[in-house]
Amino acid sequence: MTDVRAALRQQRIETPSWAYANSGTRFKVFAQAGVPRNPEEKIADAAVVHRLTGVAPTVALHIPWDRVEDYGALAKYAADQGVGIGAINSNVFQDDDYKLGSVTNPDPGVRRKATDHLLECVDIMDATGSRDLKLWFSDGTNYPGQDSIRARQDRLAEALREVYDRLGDDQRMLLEYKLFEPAFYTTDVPDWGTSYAHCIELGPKATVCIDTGHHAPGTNIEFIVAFLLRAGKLGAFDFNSRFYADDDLMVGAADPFQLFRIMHEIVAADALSAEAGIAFMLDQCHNIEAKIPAIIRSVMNVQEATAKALLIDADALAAAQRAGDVLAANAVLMDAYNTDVRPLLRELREEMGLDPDPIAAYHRSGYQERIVAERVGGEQAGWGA
Ligand code: PSV
Ligand code: MN
Ligand code: MN
Repeated sequence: MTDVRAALRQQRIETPSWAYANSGTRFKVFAQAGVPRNPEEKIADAAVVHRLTGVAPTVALHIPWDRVEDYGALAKYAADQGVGIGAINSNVFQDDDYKLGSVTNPDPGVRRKATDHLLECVDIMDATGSRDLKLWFSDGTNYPGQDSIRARQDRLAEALREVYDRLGDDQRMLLEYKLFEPAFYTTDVPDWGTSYAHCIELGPKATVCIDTGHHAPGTNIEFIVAFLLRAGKLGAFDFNSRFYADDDLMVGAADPFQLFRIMHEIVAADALSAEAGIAFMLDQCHNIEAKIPAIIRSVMNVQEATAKALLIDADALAAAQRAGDVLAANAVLMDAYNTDVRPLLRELREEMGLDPDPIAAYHRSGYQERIVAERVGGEQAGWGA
């Protein structure tokens, strides 16, 4: 029987630098007081989340949103704050040059520029000690006939190969997919199957990143999780939740049951621990809610879903499955899901020397008042202007 408390204590959830900054939709960015003005201040906020939750020891960066002169110094700053640098997220979707695509663009000059950016991200990994390069491409087409679907796959494979070959022994590539948006007719990496096929072609250092918001409504995400786990090709999650499309809402807010089902597959495959090599990251934007409390809430939502998954009686489940007892098997899962795990998590935090209620602790800490007073002219995360 899994040691539930030990597993929860060791859980690791990575927070994204951009979630601390101002964000919005293409309609409006609602600026908030006290948001970070630079990468250091985003890291400082991530460190606060880690100090209060005890399970968020790394922060993902997005380049160029987090561009600095000296990445070694940035990593040192993070270490002094008590956190590490997580995944380096590349950004080949914001320049005018990328109107017709980045690494799949018909223009070789644009492809070169995009690939050079990805290579620069590997340099940043070297400088910061980051293990993971996370790639998401907005590439695709809007109109039938606009470009050759097949040629774009060739161009994608060529760029991925060049970047893959540049990775160090301990570095990995995470290839994220997304059903649609900003391209509407074809997307060059639209689904897990496309990502998986490219990762297989590339080799063992390439794995799939599942962003929970990047699927068609009704998609069974836990099936994808189970499939990729079995194939040894699940590298990471970008957690968030959605009602309609790529909403980037707090993970577990829209569908906590889905998050539980995903974490059940993770627990069942013994893939929760850091050694299993799966990065559990948030990829969210807090457009109307207070940012740091929302990120703490998101971390807690992942913890709650994980605790419930850990409480599943695996022996009883296996016995019911063997016996073909559909109702009993389903009941085992639902019993765990319907357990209130909040008291367990409060106790665990106390054992870890933390406040049992991290959000209340944040509000009491005076940190919010301090950043509101000190930070004038907070940054926009990078998009949605
Ligand atoms: C794209 O929608 C995405 O999920 C990718 O992970 C990007 O890096 C991120 O969002 C930017 O917000
Ligand atoms: Mn994402
Ligand atoms: Mn997204």
